[in-house]
Amino acid sequence: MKKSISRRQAIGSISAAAAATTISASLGARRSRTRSRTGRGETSLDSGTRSQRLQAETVVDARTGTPIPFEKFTQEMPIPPVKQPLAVGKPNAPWVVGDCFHGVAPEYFTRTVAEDPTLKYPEKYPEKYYEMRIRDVVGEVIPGVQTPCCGYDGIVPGPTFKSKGLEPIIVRTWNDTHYECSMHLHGGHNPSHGDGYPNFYILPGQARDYYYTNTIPYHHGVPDVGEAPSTMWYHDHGMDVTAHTCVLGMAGFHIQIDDFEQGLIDRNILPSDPYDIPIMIGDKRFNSDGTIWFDPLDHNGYLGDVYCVNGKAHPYFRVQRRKYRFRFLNASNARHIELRLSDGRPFVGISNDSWLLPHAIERDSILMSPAKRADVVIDFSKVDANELYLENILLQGDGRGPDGKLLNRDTQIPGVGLVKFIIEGDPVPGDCSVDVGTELREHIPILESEIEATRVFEFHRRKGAWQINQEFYDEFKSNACPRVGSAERWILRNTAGGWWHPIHIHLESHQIQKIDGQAPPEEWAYKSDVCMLGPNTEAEIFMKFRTFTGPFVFHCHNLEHEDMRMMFVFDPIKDGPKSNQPLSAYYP
Ligand SMILES: [Cu+2]
Repeated sequence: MKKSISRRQAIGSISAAAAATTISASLGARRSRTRSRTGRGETSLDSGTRSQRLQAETVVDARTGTPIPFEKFTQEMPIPPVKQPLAVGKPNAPWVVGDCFHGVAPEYFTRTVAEDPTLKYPEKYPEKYYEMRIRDVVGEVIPGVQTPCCGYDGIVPGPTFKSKGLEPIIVRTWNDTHYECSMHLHGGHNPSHGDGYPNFYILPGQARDYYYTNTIPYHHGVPDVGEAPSTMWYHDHGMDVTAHTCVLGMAGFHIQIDDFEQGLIDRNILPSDPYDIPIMIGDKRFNSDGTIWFDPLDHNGYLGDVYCVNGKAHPYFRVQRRKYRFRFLNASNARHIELRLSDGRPFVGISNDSWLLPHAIERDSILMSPAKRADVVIDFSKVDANELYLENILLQGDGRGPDGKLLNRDTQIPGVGLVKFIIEGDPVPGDCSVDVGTELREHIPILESEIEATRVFEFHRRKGAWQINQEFYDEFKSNACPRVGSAERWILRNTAGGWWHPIHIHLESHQIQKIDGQAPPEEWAYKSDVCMLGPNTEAEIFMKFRTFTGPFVFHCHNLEHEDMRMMFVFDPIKDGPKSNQPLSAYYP
């Protein structure tokens, strides 16, 4: 296959551009070093106690900071537009599915379950057809400053896909950028061809038909409705360039609502549109000319000092006095956040990652590594004040991870305001009923008796980069080949000293059994697709491998670690379990 530019050329051009921007950022930072960064309404890093602030400032100044002063909470938080289909139903297909350079998944034509090819996977609704283009765009992230970005459909975040459970969709995605892209639907259960395997590209100028089944796996012959996802997100996953393309803006939401969740909405238990709001949080650093600072030679983890929420720096959002559902996503490359409301009132937590919890739980604060999601309900009718801030209370000085301890934090630390909620009007009558304890989605635990194999994966630093079990990512080798249809126990062990590694496993949810021998906190006790590994931490997880053969990847979601090879391949196959096999398929 002929590629437009070689990988080495691509990396070289990025490095040269980044070297120039790094220097300009450094000069800008020197000019602004005397400026205070601790109050609301100014550019700010994590604030904390006086000594913590000084410590944080020292780290930031050593690594440069955004030299553009601006007033926070002066821009309205946008809600990404909902992506509209071109057509619905096969007779109305706007093009022949698969008739593009990178084609479509073979499963589009078979729709059979890999563990039993005589069985079709569940579908209920006619398929929908979408077309999307990845484009360069100039946008206003900081008020009054023009910033070149890259986005799906040329917007940041990209448009929000809203689909029904068991409604297949095809997204023909064109790449109008010079990056070699690969789009991953994070939290989805989809064939390998369109899952965002880092080397299954959309080359510049070309298109790939992404076939999202929106199906669920079978559990003992019955569709496993516990696996139906809700808050997914899509983002770039291209080999070597993911950290850069994601900082530039290649990310968006995909919200799926199945019949069960629609029932919770119809019975006025959960808030619905327009009180169901996705919130994408990411940190960025800007050069004095408004461009996004990025250093591709930094393999530790990108940290910004400006928080962007749905693409705007520190925005405000007007709300009524009623319950809202917020779908929080930490879309940062390397920054962990802990979300809290400024008056200390707890959230009603209703999900972890893609999946609703069995019942709503109270959460005083929400710790989120990169890529984690958490849906919450906030009841603004109980707030007397007219303002409330969503804050990050977690200090982090470099890509290593949070500075403080995970479970023993001083909650008196003033946080950094991410969003200012402006609360208007009187309490709204007839509000929805969700509260702590409300029953949500059934959870089917994976049983010890179902486990067919145990594998151990150690995450560590070696040879100046990041490895798993002393190996770098190899796109042509399946490190783990579970038997398709089986369950396995995976031990995820962080032996990288003080580094944090949030481990994301594609294809299906995993169930965390233990963290360092203890039961996990309740919000992580059911289904996850990102398992946070703190320093010297070991997690034991159970996972099933159903519906599709691979290859798929699992990797650290600190995107610099991922790009620098902390990524492995798993490939569910008929005659597993095996290890270290050639790939069963390849879809360039
Ligand atoms: Cu990592």
